[in-house]
Amino acid sequence: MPLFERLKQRIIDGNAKGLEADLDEAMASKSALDIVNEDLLAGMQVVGDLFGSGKMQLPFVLQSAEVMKAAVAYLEPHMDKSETSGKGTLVLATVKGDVHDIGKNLVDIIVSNNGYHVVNLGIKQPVTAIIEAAEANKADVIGMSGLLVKSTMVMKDNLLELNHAGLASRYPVMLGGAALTRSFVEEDLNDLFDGEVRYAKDAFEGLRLMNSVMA
Ligand code: B1M
Repeated sequence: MPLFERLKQRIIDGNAKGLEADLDEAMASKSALDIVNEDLLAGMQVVGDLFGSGKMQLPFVLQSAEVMKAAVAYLEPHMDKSETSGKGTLVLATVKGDVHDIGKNLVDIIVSNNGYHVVNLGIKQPVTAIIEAAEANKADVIGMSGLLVKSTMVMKDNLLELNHAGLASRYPVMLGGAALTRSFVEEDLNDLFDGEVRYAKDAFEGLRLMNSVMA
C-alpha cells in the first residue's frame, strides 16, 4: 500500500506498529502539518463515519484515537515554531461532560505554533474553571470545544454565564467542534451573547480568528 494511504489506514485500523518509521518517511516529502491535515484527519473521518453507522465499536474508535494522538505528538516537534509566543493568550477547553480532545489539541498545536500562548485546560471543564483560567491568565480569547450535540447546549449556558458575570464584552469567544454549525454559533448564539462569539470550522480557522482578534 502506498505510504500516505498506509498512514490513513493506520488510523482506521488503530495500528501503531511501525508508525514512527512511516511518519519519518512521510516527512521527507510533506510537512508535518500537511500529514495531519491531509492523511491522518482523513483516517479519523472514516472512523467517525464507521462509528456513526454502527460498523465500528467504541473500543476500536478509542484505539484509532490513540494512534491519532501518538502520531500528532510525534509530528508536533517538527511543526514550524513561530519565534515568539507573545501575540496573545487563548484559554482553551473541552466543555463540561465532553471527553473529545483530539480537535482541541490540534487547535492548541496550530495556534501555539503560530506565536500565541495557549492555556489548555483539558476535557470536561466547567465554566467556572474556564472563567477562572481566563481571568488568571489575562486571556485575549476564550476557546471552547465540544463534539457532542449536548455540548452545544453547554456552550450556550457558558455564554449566558459570561453574560451573567459581566465578562462577555471582556472575552471574545471562539467555538469549535463537529456538532456546531456556523449559523447556530454566529446567528443564534451571537444573538444571546453580550459579547462576540465566532465559529471555527477547523484549527486553521481558529488561528485566523485569533489573528483577526489580535490585529
Ligand atoms: Co465520540 N462521538 N463518543 N469518541 N467520537 C463522536 C463525536 C460522534 C459524532 C460519533 C458518531 O456517532 N458518529 C458521537 C456524537 C453524537 C452526538 O452527540 N450526537 C460520539 C459519541 C456518541 C460518543 C460517546 C457518547 C460514545 C459512547 O460512550 N457511547 C462517548 C462520549 C463520551 C463523552 O464525551 N462524555 C464518545 C467517546 C469517544 C472516544 C473516547 C472513544 C473518542 C475520543 C477520544 C479523544 O478525543 N481523546 C471518540 C472519538 C474519537 C469520536 C469520533 C469518531 C472522532 C472525533 C475526532 O477526534 N475527530 C467522532 C466522530 C466524528 O467526529 N466524525 C465521535 C478528529 C478531530 C480532529 O476532529 O474534534 O471535530 P474534531 O476537531 C476539528 C474541528 O471540529 C475543529 O478543529 C478540528 C480540525 O482541525 N475544532 C475546533 C474542534 N474543536 C475546536 C475548537 C476551536 C476551533 C476549532 O476553538 C476553540
